[in-house]
Amino acid sequence: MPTNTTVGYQLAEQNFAKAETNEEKLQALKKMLSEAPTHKGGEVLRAEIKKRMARYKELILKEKIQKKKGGGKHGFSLKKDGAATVCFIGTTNTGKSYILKKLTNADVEISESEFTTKKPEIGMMDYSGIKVQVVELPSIVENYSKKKEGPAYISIIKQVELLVIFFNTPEEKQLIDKELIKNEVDTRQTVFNNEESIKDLIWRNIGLIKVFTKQPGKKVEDIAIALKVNSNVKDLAELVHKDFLKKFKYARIWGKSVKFKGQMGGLSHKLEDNDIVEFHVK
Ligand SMILES: Nc1nc2c(ncn2[C@@H]2O[C@H](COP(=O)(O)OP(=O)(O)O)[C@@H](O)[C@H]2O)c(=O)[nH]1
Ligand SMILES: [Mg+2]
Repeated sequence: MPTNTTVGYQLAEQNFAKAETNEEKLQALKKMLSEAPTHKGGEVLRAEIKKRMARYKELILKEKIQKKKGGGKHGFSLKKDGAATVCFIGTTNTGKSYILKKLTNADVEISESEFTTKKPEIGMMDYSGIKVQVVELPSIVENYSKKKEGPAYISIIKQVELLVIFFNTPEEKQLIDKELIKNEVDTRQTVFNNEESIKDLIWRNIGLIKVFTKQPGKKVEDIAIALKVNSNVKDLAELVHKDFLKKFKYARIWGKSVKFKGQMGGLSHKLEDNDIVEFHVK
């Protein structure tokens, strides 16, 4: 500590040492700066304080960004993204991380040892151009909701559109079921099996259909549009373009929802998975 500082400065310095949060540190540094000697001899000290202030400002900014993303030290909260969110839950060593990485390229650790995944891992899967968010939660154990962050994980389980359940033995499945029932989870769920591709399994159960659009005389768009099951031509038109609804004349439809290819349909025509829709406007 420089000897030629005031009592006020020394108190501010003590407050800095005691400060716990970055914000408190920054406030203490501000006070130190205001109490630092203004004469030539104090220049080095003042420059040093300013440098430390800049560092804490940066840390505070990072914390704010982290909080927005849903992280931070006050528990994990999910920022939903994509057309829907799927949650991988299950007992340990059942391949949740392995599948998440394969599906989404998420940077997750896969390991033979138990309980490798310590926090939710998030990735984005692509299904015909539709983005589906996938979240892996730390493995289910007895009294899951009582563990650290347990309530936050249960809240995620309740927010997502689909749970994919992973387990190795029937006993493990029973444990998962018990934990879900205990926490009054009624989210739609399906069981991971190695028979069907995980992407198809997810899509079949997620409660969405995908529809492709095309313009008259052009070829079908590569990227599908996700709609809720039971959506109609009007729902699609609203999603694609505001003007389509205003200027709508009729649609031509190919796929499961029509009897013959290119059949004409109105706004109330119900669509099915993989339909192709061509809008005709005024
Ligand atoms: N080849 C292969 N290995 C798997 C599969 N599922 C799990 N594993 C292996 O099982 C171990 C545990 O996998 P991990 O994804 O970390 O399990 P988690 O605890 O459910 O996330 C790792 O050694 C994986 O390589 C799978 O479908 N194929
Ligand atoms: Mg894992």
